[in-house]
Amino acid sequence: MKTRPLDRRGALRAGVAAAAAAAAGAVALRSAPALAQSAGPRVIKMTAHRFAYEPAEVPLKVGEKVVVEINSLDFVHGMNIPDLKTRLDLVPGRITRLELQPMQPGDIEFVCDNFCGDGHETMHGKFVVSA
Ligand SMILES: [Cu+2]
Repeated sequence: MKTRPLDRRGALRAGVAAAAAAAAGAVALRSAPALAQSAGPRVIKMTAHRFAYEPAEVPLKVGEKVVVEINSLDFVHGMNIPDLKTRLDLVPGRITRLELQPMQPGDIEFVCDNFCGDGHETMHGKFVVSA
């Protein structure tokens, strides 16, 4: 049986999901390169600025593959996602991409982990995964 590129990516995702499963439920995760325009994952645009992510709550569906495109407006904010054991630097002027495919319902919280000022502690949000 021939292995198509999609199959290989699926296998990679399954491996990463297994590694993350202990923490918060199985969630597939990897950095996303440029993606084809058609038939690709749903794209969710997010903005980061002092001291919030917008939207701060992002609804997701179990099994749905999405790419979160994050644009920072004013600072190299961080996006730390403890449940996924990953973090990103959100560099202004650049779109930072995060591909997700949650496999269990529940909340996946994220926080800014680059100190960005007096409201830094309030800068957080979550992906809300529903079945
Ligand atoms: Cu911040």
